[in-house]
Amino acid sequence: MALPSPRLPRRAGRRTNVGLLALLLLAGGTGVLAFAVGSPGPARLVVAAHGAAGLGLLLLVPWKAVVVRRARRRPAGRRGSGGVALGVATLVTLLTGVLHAVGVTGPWSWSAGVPVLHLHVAAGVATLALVVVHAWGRRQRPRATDLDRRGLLRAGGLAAGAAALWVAGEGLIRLTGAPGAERRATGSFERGTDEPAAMPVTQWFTDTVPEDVPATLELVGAGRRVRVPVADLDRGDAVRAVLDCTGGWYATQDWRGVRLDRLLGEHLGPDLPADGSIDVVSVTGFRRRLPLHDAGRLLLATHAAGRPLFPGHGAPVRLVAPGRRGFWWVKWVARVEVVDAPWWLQSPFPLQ
Ligand code: HEM
Ligand SMILES: Nc1nc2c(c(=O)[nH]1)N[C@H]1C(S)=C(S)[C@@H](COP(=O)(O)O)O[C@H]1N2
Ligand SMILES: [Mo]
Repeated sequence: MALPSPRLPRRAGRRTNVGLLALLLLAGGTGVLAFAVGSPGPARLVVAAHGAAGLGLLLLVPWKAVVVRRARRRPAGRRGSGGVALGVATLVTLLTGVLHAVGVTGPWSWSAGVPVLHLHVAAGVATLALVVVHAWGRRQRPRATDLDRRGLLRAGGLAAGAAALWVAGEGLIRLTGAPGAERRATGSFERGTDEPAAMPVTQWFTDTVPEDVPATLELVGAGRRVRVPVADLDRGDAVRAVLDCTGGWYATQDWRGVRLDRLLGEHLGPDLPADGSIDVVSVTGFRRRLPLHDAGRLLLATHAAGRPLFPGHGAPVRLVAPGRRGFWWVKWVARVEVVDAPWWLQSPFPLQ
């Protein structure tokens, strides 16, 4: 039987597919990681790798087109399924990712309720689910030649091409002065810095702004349980920190309240477990667990930009966790509890 093209031996299809799978898995992994990192240095690396892996898929489109054409010639019974859905999901993921990076605003932007980034994440998760199904029925055994000189050269060429594409895209965004030129290392856009009234009110998932908030904060640990009036929490401890939401926006504010190490020391005494954790629990049930040794960098804030917090932003008291993404910044804090369990023994992202 004739091959479709003398320049495309059978193995070329396999290599293309392995390349696509590797890029998709890399994009998925770095995408999730991009949601977890908060500090600019690591975020820049992760986000760059993410963009390059995603854009690199485009380099393999001409080869994949040949693979697809060849597969369509096979009798129907021997054809796989799910390829079209996977192709569409991948294109939607790429398009929404690029729209977000460029900073295109429109009916799909966050200001209308659904950030383009949410569409991107939804399409990305769908793509990853589809690629697992798609590739499972077409499993390939690794071959010795995958790691030979030519195989490595090809992989290196793909990586270099992907990186070049990302650099070119980023350069274009800057040259044209597109809104995306202003985004933070995490990819987030500035909204409401020094102006809490202009800062979006966002919930992680299904949480809602509570109607009743407690007038006291419960502190638990070292065998004690005390209630502190929230009116006593404004001690003038201040920090300027960036709230960076995974929804794609960030705001820098002057936060004021009380440092957590100070508050815990005063009310629970000095006998706290050195390697313990702190559960910060909202009146809504939303919660995060943080390492106790971070307490000196954490603030329970009652004020932003010199004014009491707005109800949507966590009044009367919220956590300020500099260097961490927004989902750590628990709003409407009702209880802070020192526990022995390690902080990493929790879902990496809130489940509520
Ligand atoms: C197969 C899955 C995915 C692909 C192919 C993909 C691809 C892309 C592409 C091409 C961009 C634009 C990069 C640029 O132009 O600089 C992008 C941006 C982004 N993606 Fe994904 N993505 C995927 C999944 C995800 C997931 C699961 C998440 C988060 C959980 C995510 C988070 C982000 C973020 C935060 C940005 C903005 C980065 C920036 O502004 O440069 N992605 N993605
Ligand atoms: N109780 C509670 N706190 C929460 C959330 C939530 O859903 N419930 N969302 C978090 C997320 S994802 C972000 S980005 C910030 C948003 O804070 P803001 O609404 O003040 O802008 O709050 C965090 N604290
Ligand atoms: Mo968020």
